[in-house]
Amino acid sequence: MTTLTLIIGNKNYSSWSLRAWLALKATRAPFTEHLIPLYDGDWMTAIREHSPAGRVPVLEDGAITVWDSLAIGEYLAEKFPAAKLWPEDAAARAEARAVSAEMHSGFTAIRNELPMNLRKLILGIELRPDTQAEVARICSMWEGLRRRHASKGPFLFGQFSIADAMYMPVATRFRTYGIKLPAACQAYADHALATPHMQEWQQAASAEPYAIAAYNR
Ligand SMILES: N[C@@H](CCC(=O)N[C@@H](CS)C(=O)NCC(=O)O)C(=O)O
Repeated sequence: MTTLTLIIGNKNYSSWSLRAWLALKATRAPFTEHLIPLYDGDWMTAIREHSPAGRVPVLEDGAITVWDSLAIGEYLAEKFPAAKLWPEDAAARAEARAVSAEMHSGFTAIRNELPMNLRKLILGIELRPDTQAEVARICSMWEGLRRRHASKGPFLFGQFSIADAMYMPVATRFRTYGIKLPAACQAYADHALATPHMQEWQQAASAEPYAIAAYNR
């Protein structure tokens, strides 16, 4: 059995790393974590030693290298079927893949206007209209999923899935930027943020010594 290694960026800022890390933690498989502080020293050379794409996260499993958070999720779902990283029901699984892809390829206004910074509360920000529209789309998605899957558990599709990992950095932004949310949307965000794995990541982010000036407005 090879040892899995997950190469990640700063826990405070690297939202894509968080997504892959949450999926890997959900498998309960032991793994080695290798953190490369972004924009620090020779950080790009260090990342390129693991992936020519020059981005984190990267998963190494023996001779196999998988980069990109969603591809890592898919790889883990195949390798650890018992973890049920995708819903078992085919229709729910298709929808979970669709909302995960929607996050992966979209919501650029939220990503640009509200960069992840777990250590900092930035309240009173006036959201641009396109950012407001994305917040509304995400809340309507979360509310609809929770309504339909509530009987199976507290996550988007009942049990924790890759979809929850993909949206966790949105929940953190809603908290750190003090975004006012409808009650059901807020309830899901609160639940997600209180999960033990997210708490573990948050504590590590709070203790990190690195800071990226551009993200610390
Ligand atoms: N689509 C990629 C995005 C990865 C990504 O952009 N990662 C950021 C850190 S969160 C990064 O490596 N940034 C380095 C850079 O900006 O060059 C994924 O899903 O993993």
